[in-house]
Amino acid sequence: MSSPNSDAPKSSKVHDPKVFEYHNPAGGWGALKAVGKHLLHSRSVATNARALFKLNQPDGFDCPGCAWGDPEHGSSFEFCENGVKAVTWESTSKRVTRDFFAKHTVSELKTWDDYRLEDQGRLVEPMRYNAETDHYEPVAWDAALDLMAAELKALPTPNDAIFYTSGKVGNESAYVFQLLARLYGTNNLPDCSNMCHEASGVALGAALGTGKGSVRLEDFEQAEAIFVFGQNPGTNHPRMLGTLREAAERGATIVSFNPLRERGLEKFANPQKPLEMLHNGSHAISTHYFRPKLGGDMAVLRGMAKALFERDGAGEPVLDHQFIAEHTVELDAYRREVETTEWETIEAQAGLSRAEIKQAAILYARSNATIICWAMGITQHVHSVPTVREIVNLLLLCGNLGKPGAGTSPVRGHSNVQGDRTMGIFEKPSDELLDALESRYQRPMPRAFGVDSVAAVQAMRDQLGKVFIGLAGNFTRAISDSRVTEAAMGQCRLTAFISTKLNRSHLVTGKYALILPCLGRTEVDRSAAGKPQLITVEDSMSMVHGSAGINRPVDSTLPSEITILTGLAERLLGSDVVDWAAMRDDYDVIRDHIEAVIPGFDNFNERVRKPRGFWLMNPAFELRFPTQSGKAEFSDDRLPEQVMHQQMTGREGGWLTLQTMRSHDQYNTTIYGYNDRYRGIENGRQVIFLNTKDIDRLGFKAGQWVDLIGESGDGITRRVDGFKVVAYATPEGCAAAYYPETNPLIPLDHKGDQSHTPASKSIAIRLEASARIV
Ligand SMILES: Nc1nc2c(c(=O)[nH]1)N[C@H]1C(S)=C(S)[C@@H](COP(=O)(O)OP(=O)(O)OC[C@H]3O[C@@H](n4cnc5c(=O)[nH]c(N)nc54)[C@H](O)[C@@H]3O)O[C@H]1N2
Ligand SMILES: Nc1nc2c(c(=O)[nH]1)N[C@H]1C(S)=C(S)[C@@H](COP(=O)(O)OP(=O)(O)OC[C@H]3O[C@@H](n4cnc5c(=O)[nH]c(N)nc54)[C@H](O)[C@@H]3O)O[C@H]1N2
Ligand SMILES: [Mo]
Repeated sequence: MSSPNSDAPKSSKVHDPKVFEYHNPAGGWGALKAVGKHLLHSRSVATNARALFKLNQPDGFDCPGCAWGDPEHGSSFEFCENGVKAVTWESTSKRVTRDFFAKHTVSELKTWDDYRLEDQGRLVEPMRYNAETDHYEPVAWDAALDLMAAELKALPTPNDAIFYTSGKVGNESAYVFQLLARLYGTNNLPDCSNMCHEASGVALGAALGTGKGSVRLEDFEQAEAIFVFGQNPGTNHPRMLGTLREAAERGATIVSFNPLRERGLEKFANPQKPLEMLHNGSHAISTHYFRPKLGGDMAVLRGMAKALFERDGAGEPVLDHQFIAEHTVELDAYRREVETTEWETIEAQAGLSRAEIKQAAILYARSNATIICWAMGITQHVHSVPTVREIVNLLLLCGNLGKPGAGTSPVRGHSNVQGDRTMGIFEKPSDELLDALESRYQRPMPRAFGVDSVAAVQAMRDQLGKVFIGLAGNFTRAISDSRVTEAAMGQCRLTAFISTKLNRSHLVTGKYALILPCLGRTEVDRSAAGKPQLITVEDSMSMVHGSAGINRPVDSTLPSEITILTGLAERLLGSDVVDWAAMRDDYDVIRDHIEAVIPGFDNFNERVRKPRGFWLMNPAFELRFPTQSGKAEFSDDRLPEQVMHQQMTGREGGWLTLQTMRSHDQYNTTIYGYNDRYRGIENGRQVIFLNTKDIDRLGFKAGQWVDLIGESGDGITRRVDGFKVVAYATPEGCAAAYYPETNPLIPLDHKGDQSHTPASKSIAIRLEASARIV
């Protein structure tokens, strides 16, 4: 096994990554081998093997991996390599006890890397930081919750508190958390969505009146063409590869747009097809693969629209005029904007030729039912909102909405990130939500919008003494500008994290700091009366279903998230307005509250117990558009003057555009290991992927160590040291490296217009030869 075990020297600094050519398809034997390795590493092989058979099954638990949908019919056993990693990582028998914290100071733990911190195992005891000894020390649950309530009560205004949520959290925890925050008096409810698909929500909301994707899993069976923009499903949504492969097998056109050559978008061998595995077979995924430059997608889409308008002008029946007339507004303004955008501008920004873009347009026009999928390669740029609007524009031009096999598919990240928003985790709540909460609880709800993730850091940076409460996640590590963020978090009066595993956020302490361990999704969660509890989640296709853990908890004293949250709520708010204890005793009670407040959850408790749950209707699917005009709206946004890669080309001093992405062995800030199999990297994460021409032009050599230097115009030094140069199939001027190690390079205010998502796929960097020697 190439990843170090927890007794070996730990820091990733000693790693010397090995680079190799990966020739196999995605999936296949490599995936099965990895499954075995991760089962063993968890030290709970039998428990985990049993758990895997309950993954995504009606009587089991929802995969804590990605948010891809589950088939309504078909395979009754669905798991993927990275789902296995997610499960085994949580249900390990390794435990982080008080002895561990007694042995290591927080200052020492800060020198450990993300892998080593989480690999210590599950957190099992509440801990409180003692600044005098620099150790976390055990604290009683009552004392921890009393401290939180007292600190919150002592704040001059509720808006000095920040309530962060990560998208793994189930609907019931999310509902309780937002209710607690709002009854306390603030909409400061940032979440990981702010760093993720925010642009999709903003753009879809404006264009179609609803922020969610319009397609269901069945639509992929009927699509004639599937376009995939800015996504690496081989690693991040492996079950999507199965869906894409079935589509490819029946002859659908699959067109990928990605600056990198991603193996999973090329070929896939399904580990669940025994015959194929025996014959080392595989199937091609993409029929066409375009490699635009970073941030070039809006120009690509605009070029495709331009080609369609040109053909329409020449009398070809490529546009769906009837659909446009019936269901849309603002076509003329859009058409004018497209026609005045020059091909030269489009090509320069896209990094693709006019011929390539026209070819993509023909593929699109030929299909009678097209789905467009996208993820972080689209949403983590400055101009992400207009780019998603352009995706919708293109779909509207050919009537690809509201019919089988067609529509929008923003492929979400965390397994319940979409559900958390549905439950009201949002710093900009709608009046409808606040009105519904007021009418149910007969208390005024805060109306002023709260802070999003970036604004939360700015607030903590600019004002001392805030309280930060994190429900799951690793906020400090996930957000941009790590050094600025850490300094900001350090100014808090209290930081408290409800977590399953130790991570860096716990080590960046406020005046007071708490680690509050809880049950994970794989574990049985019993009420005080012994009744097994059920939680619910919503996937990318708006399917809501139940999830019940089956493993024995790693520690019998571990509370659920809901036990912790309701305990805090009782101390902070009392039980006059909400009977928190009733919620804690039976999550059905929480679901009754949800049913009363959130639209679409009628008979929630009954419907969620049906196999596969139920579908939350999306109006766009029925061609109903709750927009201002009542129709789907074209947008006539202008292309950005210059995207980052164009700005960098003109800049003196060898600047490049960097995208920060996930390796195959990680789940966001959770690092499972040091390999990135499909990209040919072993035993290390400190690598930078570069085009060979850039390597030559800048006078470096593949295999050399370099330091990455970011923008410092605001007087803040941004650099990360010791990355190995890897020659890779990425366009000139476009570099790639892994997140979160590179987050110190992203200035806090480098973020999406309108979405405020850190623009972590277009970061200005330059390279210097490194002093690092391995
Ligand atoms: N195993 C695993 N599964 C996961 C996660 C994980 O970390 N590990 N994370 C979960 C979460 S929260 C999310 S949000 C999703 C993330 O899923 P992805 O969006 O697939 O995640 P990234 O690794 O950020 O990959 C971005 C992809 O977009 C490409 N890209 C980057 N910039 C551009 C661009 O400008 N244009 C185009 N066309 N492509 C570009 C990159 O080359 C890369 O292939 O996955 C979820 N599932
Ligand atoms: N540079 C750069 N930065 C990025 C991104 C990028 O592509 N590039 N991607 C962004 C995206 S898309 C996202 S979604 C964010 C992710 O941001 P987060 O969601 O905040 O981060 P995670 O790494 O998923 O959080 C991992 C931690 O969650 C806790 N945890 C895990 N499971 C549970 C559970 O069931 N309950 C509780 N209470 N705790 C649990 C564990 O303690 C673990 O350490 O990062 C963003 N940051
Ligand atoms: Mo995400």
